[in-house]
Amino acid sequence: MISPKKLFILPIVALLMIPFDSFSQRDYKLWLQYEKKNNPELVREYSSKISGIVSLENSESSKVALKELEVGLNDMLGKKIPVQSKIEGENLLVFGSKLSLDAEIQKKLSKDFEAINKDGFIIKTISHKNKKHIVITGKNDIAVLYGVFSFLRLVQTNKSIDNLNIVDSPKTNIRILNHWDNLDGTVERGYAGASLWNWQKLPEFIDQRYIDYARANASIGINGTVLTNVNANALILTPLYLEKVEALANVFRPYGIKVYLTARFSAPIEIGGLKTADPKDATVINWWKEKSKEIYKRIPDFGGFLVKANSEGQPGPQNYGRDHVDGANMLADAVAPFGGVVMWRAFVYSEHDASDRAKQAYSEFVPYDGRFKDNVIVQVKNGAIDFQPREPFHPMFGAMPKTPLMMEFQITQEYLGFSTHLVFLPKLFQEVLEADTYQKGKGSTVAKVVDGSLDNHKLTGIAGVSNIGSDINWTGHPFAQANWYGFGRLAWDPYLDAETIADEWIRSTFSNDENFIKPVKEMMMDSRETAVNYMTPLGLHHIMDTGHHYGPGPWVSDLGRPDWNPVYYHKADKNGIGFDRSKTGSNATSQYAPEVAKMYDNLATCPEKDLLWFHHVSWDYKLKNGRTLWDGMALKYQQGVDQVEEMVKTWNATEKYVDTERFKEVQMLLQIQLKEAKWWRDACLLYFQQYSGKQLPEGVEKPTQTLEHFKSLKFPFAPGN
Ligand code: BDP
Repeated sequence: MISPKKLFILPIVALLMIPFDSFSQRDYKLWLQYEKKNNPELVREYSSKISGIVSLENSESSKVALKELEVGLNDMLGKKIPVQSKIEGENLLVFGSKLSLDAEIQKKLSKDFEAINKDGFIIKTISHKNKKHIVITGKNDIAVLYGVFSFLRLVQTNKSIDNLNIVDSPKTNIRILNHWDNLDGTVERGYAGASLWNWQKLPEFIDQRYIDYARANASIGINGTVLTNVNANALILTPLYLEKVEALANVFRPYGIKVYLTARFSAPIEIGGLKTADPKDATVINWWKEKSKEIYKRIPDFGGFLVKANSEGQPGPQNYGRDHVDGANMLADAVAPFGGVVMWRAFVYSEHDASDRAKQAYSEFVPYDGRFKDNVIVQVKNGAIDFQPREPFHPMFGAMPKTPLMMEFQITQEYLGFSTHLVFLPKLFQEVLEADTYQKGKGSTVAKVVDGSLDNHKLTGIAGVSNIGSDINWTGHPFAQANWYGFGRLAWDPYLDAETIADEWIRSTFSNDENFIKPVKEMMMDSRETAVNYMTPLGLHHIMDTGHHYGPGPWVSDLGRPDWNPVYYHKADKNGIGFDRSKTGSNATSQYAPEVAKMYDNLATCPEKDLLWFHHVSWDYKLKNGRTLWDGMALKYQQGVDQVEEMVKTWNATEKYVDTERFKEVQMLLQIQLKEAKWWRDACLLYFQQYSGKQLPEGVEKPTQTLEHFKSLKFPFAPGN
């Protein structure tokens, strides 16, 4: 028999036997791991260039920057680097905003200061009084903070810090997360737990996570956050909540993050006691002015409003016979005196319009071009339907030269496997940003529309629908962190390459070991195409199941509105499959510039990846590889599954480079992804086979379940719904 004393000791011994890192929750630290360098030469090299840290300022933001440098460098180099407030000695790392620098250094950097904008930074090795130092500076302390994070990234990713000469500015001014967080703590389309915002405990209780959230965002240059869902609740604009919003704004301020809110158009009625929310009504106009004044009194740097109006049942100006311009401009006037902006969403599709849903936002908004106030920016989703695994770029980009348009990407994977599937989204984002609108001839890319360079707009921005929640690892899937990271990096510089982003992220999140980086980077880079293959190959779209949008549902045909049903989008019948949006069909192609329209219209030039988006073709249609459409499609589904098998193998071979916890998490998630990739393949092929009437080609695995089985699957309480 074991003595009671032993019974007490045993669990403690057992606990000690578990390797330390199973408790370490490394994934909470995101890409800011600051892993100790195990290469002594490298440590010597870095240490020789950083003999001390000089902090020239004492603002809240510079305290944040100093702490970051201390934690980062001390952890990575494994020793304490002294901190001082004056440039005394040599090989110092000096940071501070322009005005804190001594005149001689300012003069040395004058050209660089001319080259940067408000948020841009300079990291430069200079010689001062015959001594070498590294200076990190910018026009204000937030820009310096960006520089500090960028410098730390160099060390994190084992880059040289010799003779540095980095001059970098963000290309957009609003780099913002859209939280679809509800006041009850749920997150619409959120798959990483509950909302971060604990409204009940705010304003008194400041969760450490708010600070860590701000820090993570600042580290990638994100400078704004919309705290609330676009399907808005007017209560957020009442004093009860504004006090809480103010507390969050105070936490975020030193990190350069402005707070924005969603404005429910009917708020004047719901919380203001007015009879109408008509944007032309004087009492309504006044109500919003007073409300804005009240907000800015609490939060002087409040960013402004994001509005979803007259879309999917949300109230808006059209309820009063007014239009989007009337609504947006009325709100814009209310926030203009305080420097606020209105981000007005273009995600609209009317239930009274039976034509192609993909055409509706363009049809409605393009005639408004040039009519919005200066502080309005129209927020457009990357594609014309709704964040599908693949969509051609939204035709509004390139069609409203007189209106600033901001990009809306979805970081949360509503249509891309929730937080269960590994899909590296910067590939998708890059594909859209690189697309050529031909607005002003070849080279008029979406990126140039978004960064304002094509039409000379000063107000610019990129929004990402957040994938962040209360899960310990923030995003549910360890690799979904890369999508948050990559979004921020692309919002800063829409011309960055997804592969560069993947490389940076892997190094700062996991390891600098090439044996790990190479296969994992490849896996990430292929992962988006993989998901497209097993979900919606060849331009298929919107064939997911209803409501929760989880898994396949190409058979769904009984929803209230035609354009909510997958059958509306794939139009499969005995003759073939696909939505004819060419000039012989809905003519959605005509919304693009002639060069682009021509390319999409013509079967010979339409990229096969977009084929069924633009064309209805027969099951026997010959693909470029000589296969029939049916065979090619079946093989694409199979390829998607095979690619996930490869991902499983790749990951299994990384065990020795990764902490146990993250290794196991990803391993389990990949198994689910594999199971679900097969589910997508089998369900879709069995369903479409009813129309094609053809056998599966050789190489495609036979489904192990019937179509009836797949149709019968139900997912009560799916997250995010
Ligand atoms: C759809 C989502 C829905 C959002 C809507 C939007 O399913 O939850 O409210 O987009 O963007 O994709 O407004």
